[in-house]
Amino acid sequence: MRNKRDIRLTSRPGRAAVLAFHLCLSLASGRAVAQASRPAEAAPSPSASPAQPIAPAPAGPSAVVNENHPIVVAGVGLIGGSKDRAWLKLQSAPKTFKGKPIDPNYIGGPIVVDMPMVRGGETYRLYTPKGVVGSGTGSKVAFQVDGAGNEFHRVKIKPAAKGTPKWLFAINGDWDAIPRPLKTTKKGYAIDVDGDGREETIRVRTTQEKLANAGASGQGESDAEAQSQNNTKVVTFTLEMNGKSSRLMQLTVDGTYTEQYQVAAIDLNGDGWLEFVFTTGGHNDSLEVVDVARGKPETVLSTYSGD
Ligand SMILES: [Ca+2]
Ligand SMILES: [Ca+2]
Repeated sequence: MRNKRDIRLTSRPGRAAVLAFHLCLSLASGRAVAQASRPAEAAPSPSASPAQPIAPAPAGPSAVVNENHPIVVAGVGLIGGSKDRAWLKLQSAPKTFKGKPIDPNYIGGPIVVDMPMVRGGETYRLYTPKGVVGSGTGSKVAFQVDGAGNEFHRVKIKPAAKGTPKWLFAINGDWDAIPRPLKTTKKGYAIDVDGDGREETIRVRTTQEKLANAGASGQGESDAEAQSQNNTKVVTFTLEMNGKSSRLMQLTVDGTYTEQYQVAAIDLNGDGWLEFVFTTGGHNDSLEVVDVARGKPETVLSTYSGD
């Protein structure tokens, strides 16, 4: 069984080129491994003020909103959704092909599937990390499973975003998903997570991983593995909020199997709290959405593709 945290598994080509996608917004997803969902009622911590009213973002009066608010990420694809602010896992989303449920052992595709989370025709707002950059209409889901068991849920959105944004989120919802920017600071990042007017700090700490066999030429160990062990760094993200610190995420970056990572802060479920989205790219790709609205960081949606 694969462990999505184990990022030294494969020699598949990196996804950097996919992340740097261009005008055509063809979106595919890795296997969804949503780990937890939370109740429909968002529960801000008692010490925080309620989130500020959300400013409207342009989408137009004719916007088609699905109550399951699908979320599509460029280079990754459909990652899940939310209903009444509760997270909806892609993994557990039912889907059918020609009226019949998809065989759990299905390999192949792409096939256009029917699923409640994405019916086709939804209006998406398109965001870079700085804010909304446009809107478009999404297709149904083209579903594909490769030989390594990676599931892909492609959603095409037209018109595509202009330019070559490094990051793009497409959300079917009527809220402004990036009401406050993620700022880079000496410590790491700063952002007002809950909208109470006070910025929180995200401290970033990078350490060289100490491995027992680092630098040694282990038996049966490939050159790439030995090299990656020597270059491996562990990056830890800690949220400082309301006088307490909590670990948001820890990423292992070895420069070979995981070449780079990205961090974004975006309100994917419309509750006024910003989630943190961490992605890694390289031979394997992963994405994790961390929600802090319940007082402690919780990974609510995630995807992985590799082999
Ligand atoms: Ca705050
Ligand atoms: Ca949120």
